[in-house]
Amino acid sequence: MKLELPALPYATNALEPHMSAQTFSFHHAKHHNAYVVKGNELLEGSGIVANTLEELVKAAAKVGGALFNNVGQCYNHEFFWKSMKPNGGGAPTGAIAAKIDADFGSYDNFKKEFVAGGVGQFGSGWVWLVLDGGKLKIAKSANAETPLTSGATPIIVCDVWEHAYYLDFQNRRPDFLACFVDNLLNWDFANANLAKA
Ligand code: MN3
Repeated sequence: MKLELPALPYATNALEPHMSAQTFSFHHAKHHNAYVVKGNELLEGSGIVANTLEELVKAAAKVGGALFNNVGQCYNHEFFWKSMKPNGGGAPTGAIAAKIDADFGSYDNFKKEFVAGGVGQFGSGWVWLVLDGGKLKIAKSANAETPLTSGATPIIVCDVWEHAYYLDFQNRRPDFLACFVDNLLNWDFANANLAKA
């Protein structure tokens, strides 16, 4: 299979004022697209056969290097776009609400741990809500790494590379992460991932 740049699940201005159309014009149309183009170049002649993006990530992880970095970034960004929605965030709804309380003590505590995870990822990377061994946990990953390759199930992700927030928040990564949890987090997507796990 070939990598593709997926259409965003909302208009580029739908997450304003929290994430601007200008951010999407770089982050989706340029950064994500560059991973698609480079990834396809590197996949050509690699001999990798996969039917889904998830299978492709796992196969690319065995090769590593630039091939994994570009394929991993395609998966991570696609997951990130789906992890947000207009008027998202705030206390969880659906089946995940009770699980957040059970595994983090409370929604407030989940928010504290998710923001701390994103702030604590030194340099470029990602902060994840994952299901690991039947429990919801916070996970961090550097650069293009993803918990998919270590057996955990991704539930939600936030991009903490500077390109994700610099135009809207400059250097204020903690404010960006708090805004993601308060205003953007797509609990419907989280519930769908939990149901599949
Ligand atoms: Mn990014």
